[in-house]
Amino acid sequence: MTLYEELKWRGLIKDEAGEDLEEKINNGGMTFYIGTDPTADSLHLGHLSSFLISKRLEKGGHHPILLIGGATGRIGDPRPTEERAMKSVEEIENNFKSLKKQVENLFGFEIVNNYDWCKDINFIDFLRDYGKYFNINYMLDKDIIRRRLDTGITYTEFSYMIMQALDFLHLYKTKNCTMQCAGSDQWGNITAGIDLIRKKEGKEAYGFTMPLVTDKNGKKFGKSEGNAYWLDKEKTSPYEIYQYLLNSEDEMVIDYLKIFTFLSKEEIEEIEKIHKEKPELRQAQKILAKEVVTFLHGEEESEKAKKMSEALFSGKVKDLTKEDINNIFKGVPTFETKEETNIVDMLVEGDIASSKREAREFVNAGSITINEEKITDENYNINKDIAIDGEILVLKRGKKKYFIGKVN
Ligand code: 383
Repeated sequence: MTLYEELKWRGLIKDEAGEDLEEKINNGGMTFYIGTDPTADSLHLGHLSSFLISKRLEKGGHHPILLIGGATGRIGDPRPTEERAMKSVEEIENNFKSLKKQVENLFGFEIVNNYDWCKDINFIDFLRDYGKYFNINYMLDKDIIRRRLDTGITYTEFSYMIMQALDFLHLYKTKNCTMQCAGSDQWGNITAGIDLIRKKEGKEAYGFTMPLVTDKNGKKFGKSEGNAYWLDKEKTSPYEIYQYLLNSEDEMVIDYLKIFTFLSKEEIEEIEKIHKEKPELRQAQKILAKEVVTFLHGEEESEKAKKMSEALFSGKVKDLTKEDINNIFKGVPTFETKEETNIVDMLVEGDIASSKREAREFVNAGSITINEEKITDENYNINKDIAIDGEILVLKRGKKKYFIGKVN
């Protein structure tokens, strides 16, 4: 299987630009880039799939560059829905530093910052040297911009695509970077760069995007209740990521193995066979969780996450120590309570329920367990016997939502 065929098989190619892209990808030897803006201090699972492509291309003999948008982060890539709130320069700089460290650790690639070449371009030069190459009709025709015309878009965000195009041109000229890849939301920005390179340099550049990763209902992968699964283990514990992947839907898990792991076609087909015969073993989900957490956080953390997951699954929470719990549930919401506090009061005070009424509903519906004991009596009062090491409450609301309580 060629590299291009492999990328296709993994479902990593949606839109393509450039003649003979397939041949170019298969031949190796290209310098390419992928970019991200420092909108947060960590990447999340939604970034991972496209970042992993850079590893796959590197293995195929290409040279990756990762761009962190110190300049573009100050502007904000237009979302299809509404204008972004502008972030302070200080926050962007802090995010930049954290992202750089994270990306270096995870991928170890050359990292560039577009602030370096954008900061000294003055407005007059910008309009003369770049603006002149962008026909307004062309810009209005880009999918994201078109979708923003009803809700409105500022001149600032409207200009974003020119900046990203300028980056591609800059990297083309300074590093002979001839290809850009990204998620499908970036198609308009990538083609803007390719067109700029053609117009200014008379040269052909390449690009492709991968489809958005979703669950079976088309919801974005890697988010739950609006919260992202961060790749920084201080923000989302390895256990939480492990558990999220372990819960992957049967219909989707094989796709995820293709997108998120480096297992070969043969290996994945083997797993698929077992998965089809015995989905209840959740073999595919277990392998996915292990592979991804190992890539992100190393084997030790992955092994730990697996143990924690098994302990929680089999109801052996009580066998865990305080340290184990602190480890597994890093990033999980915490609350404090006192002995003899009524369960309903505790749920409200701990932000586990939004009102006493809701708290009672949770209890009566049997959705609350503390250290794997179901609490169904709304008159129940907290006592130290139920706590781990006389102190810790692992509270589960519904099937998956965890909170960690400390009994004072
Ligand atoms: C900035 C300057 C460039 C090239 C790219 C950029 C960033 C780009 C962007 N990317 C997203 C981000 O920053 O906004 N304009 O969060 C996401 N990416 C990757 C992938 C994805 C995209 O970082 O589809 C998901 O993760 O491309 O939304 O010169």
